Amino acid sequence: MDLLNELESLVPELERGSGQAFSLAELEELRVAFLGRKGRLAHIMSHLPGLEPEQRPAVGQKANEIKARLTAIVDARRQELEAAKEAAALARFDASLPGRAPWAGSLHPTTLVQEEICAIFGRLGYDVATGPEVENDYYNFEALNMPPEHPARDMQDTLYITEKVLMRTHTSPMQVRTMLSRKPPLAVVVPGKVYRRDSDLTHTPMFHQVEGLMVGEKVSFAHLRGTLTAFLRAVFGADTQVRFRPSFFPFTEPSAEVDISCCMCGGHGHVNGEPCRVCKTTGWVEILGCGMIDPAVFDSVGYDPKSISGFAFGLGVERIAMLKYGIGDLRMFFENDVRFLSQFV
Ligand code: 2NL
Repeated sequence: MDLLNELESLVPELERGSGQAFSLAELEELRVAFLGRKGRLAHIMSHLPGLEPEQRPAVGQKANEIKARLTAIVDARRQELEAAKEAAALARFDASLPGRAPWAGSLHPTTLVQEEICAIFGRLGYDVATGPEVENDYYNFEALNMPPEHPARDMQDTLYITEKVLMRTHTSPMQVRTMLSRKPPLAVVVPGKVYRRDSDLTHTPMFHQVEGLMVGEKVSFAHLRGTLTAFLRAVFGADTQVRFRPSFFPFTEPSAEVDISCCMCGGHGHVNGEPCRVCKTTGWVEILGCGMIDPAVFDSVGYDPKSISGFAFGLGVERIAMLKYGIGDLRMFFENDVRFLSQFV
């Protein structure tokens, strides 16, 4: 019978065809051509109604058998092609290559230096105190011997919120708060953000400061000198030379600015015969300001200037970090470029 032979002939035909299908898309085309609704098998079966009724069951049965065999051929070839695809992908994967290390965060150089400074003073017996960045005029200026008409209060320099509320311009207000809430003897360092109306190549409206103070009976300028010299040698190395120059701050008397021998050129003023860009050939760089706490400040916090004395100092954290790590551009600290930040571990 013709239909039975036609059905049987589909099997070797599909076998040949599937061997020539080299992609899953080609194989799918083939499946549709043989097994689809308008495919070869369906076409043959469309002649079924024209058969004698007693022939139909045999042809129907054969059609079911052929359909199963055709499906099996397509499935087998699909498995082959999928396996080949996976093998090709694995062939491109070199398991011997080193893996990509995961990215890990690191502390910001400002944070690292701030923590180092606090740790050094911690070993000298100082407490660490932190406080508000939005401050009252009283704690930021008035209590620090800067009365209402003092030039440092100029709108040019200070970020005011209201007439009496401002962004702290130094961390001193927290030291005032500490003196108001504790009694001498005391020694504290205050790290934190401070704000000034200033923005150019070497100034940012926010920067970090650490200030410190020690108050007690018979605290002298010699204690100040010894403490700051030990501190600066801990940060910049034991060979660092330290010098004190007379200066002025409203809240200290006497006051001094402190220089260290240039950590770039070792105090020579030149590196490999070239003029040193860090100290401009002077061999010294300014590093902090300090002095003996003014009696007027002790009056503000209710300490008796006749029986106690104290020293205080203030430094810029970014400045120390620039000198310690040889960073030439202040903007690096605020751009959050991972290529810069990942160099500090
Ligand atoms: C600088 C100078 C300084 C102080 C900060 C201070 C604080 C109190 C009382 C007295 Cl509560 N003094 N702080 C003293 C001298 C200098 O900072 O150049 N900072 C970046």
